[in-house]
Amino acid sequence: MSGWLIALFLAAAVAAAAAEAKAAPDWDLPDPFRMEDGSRVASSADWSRRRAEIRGLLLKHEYGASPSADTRVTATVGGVSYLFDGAASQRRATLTTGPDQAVAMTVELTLPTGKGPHPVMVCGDACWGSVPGLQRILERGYGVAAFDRTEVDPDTAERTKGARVLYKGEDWATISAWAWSFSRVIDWLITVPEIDDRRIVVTGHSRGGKAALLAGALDERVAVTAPNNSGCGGAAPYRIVDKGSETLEIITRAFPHWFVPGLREFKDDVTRLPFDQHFLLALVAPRGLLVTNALDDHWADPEGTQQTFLAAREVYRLLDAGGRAGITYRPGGHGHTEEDWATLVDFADHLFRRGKPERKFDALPFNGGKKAFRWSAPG
Ligand code: GTR
Repeated sequence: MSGWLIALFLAAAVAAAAAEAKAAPDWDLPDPFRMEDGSRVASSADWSRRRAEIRGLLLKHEYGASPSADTRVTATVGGVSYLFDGAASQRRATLTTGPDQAVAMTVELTLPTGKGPHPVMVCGDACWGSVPGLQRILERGYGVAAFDRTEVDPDTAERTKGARVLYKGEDWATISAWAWSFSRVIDWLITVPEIDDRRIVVTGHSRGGKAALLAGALDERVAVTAPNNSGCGGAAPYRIVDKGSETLEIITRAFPHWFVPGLREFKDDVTRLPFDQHFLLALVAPRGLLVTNALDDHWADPEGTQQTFLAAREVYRLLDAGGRAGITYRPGGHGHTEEDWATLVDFADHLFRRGKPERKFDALPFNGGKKAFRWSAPG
């Protein structure tokens, strides 16, 4: 080859590399297998060490750690009433916990009257109304424990009441307090004989989905974690943002109390974050994970969520649990619909081997299903 041709090739190669380097920050999610000491996870045996690092990163930079002291739960359970022609029983429990048992929350537990123990879906969104299609969920053999997470933290920027006031000197933020409230409900549920304590599902919508996701990520008693339309600060990435989606800058300005103040330091350059939300999804592995999305819910970044899901699925692959991570997209906008709940029941049936799976849980409607990151699971 002549000298000038070689020079031309070299120039083209340098230009291509430069273009790639420029595009990289937008199109790469951090490698969850890269340990803090620079080495890379080599096998599933290394994962628990890396998992502990990831947990630490997320609590430090994003949510704040919830207190582990004074978490004893006392339950006062009311009388039973019957619903749906006797097909379900319902009771209300008042749980108290925290310093001087001063944190109080009400849980409405509805169970099928058939033979148990029953799997149970735990949802903290009672502040937004009742579960749509409750009767259908019970008919499928699932109990529902509904509570109002805002009893534990009122969702206001001023820290004036709730668990974050009662526990003094802790740096946890609202989403962390809500996640903690799921765990206190579970503390009680596992003492209820009609409940199958190995089949606990946590779910929630939007900000409640962020909370359910963190709860399932941290509490290993949870068998299935199902954030619905959880978006920014939930299952959606900070780095890859769909047109019209919520950004780190917007969310930390509008809802400063949801996160530790330090998260906002990354507002001008999210590529400096030492994690992205696939790290949070990966904490759930190898337990069940179902990420439900709505195609027109652009604020919650359905396209970016496909990428965090694909990235977290690499961790599931490492742990030989690929089939336990699912993602679905329905038409329509932001909401926790009866259809979303039915999808979750189908997924739980599939994981709990209650009947044949009739559907798939790996919808990848964007980008031809292609990954927007360059690394993959070791091995
Ligand atoms: C929005 C917020 C989202 C989402 C939503 C909701 O205003 O920007 O992150 O949490 O509220 O909870 O419905």
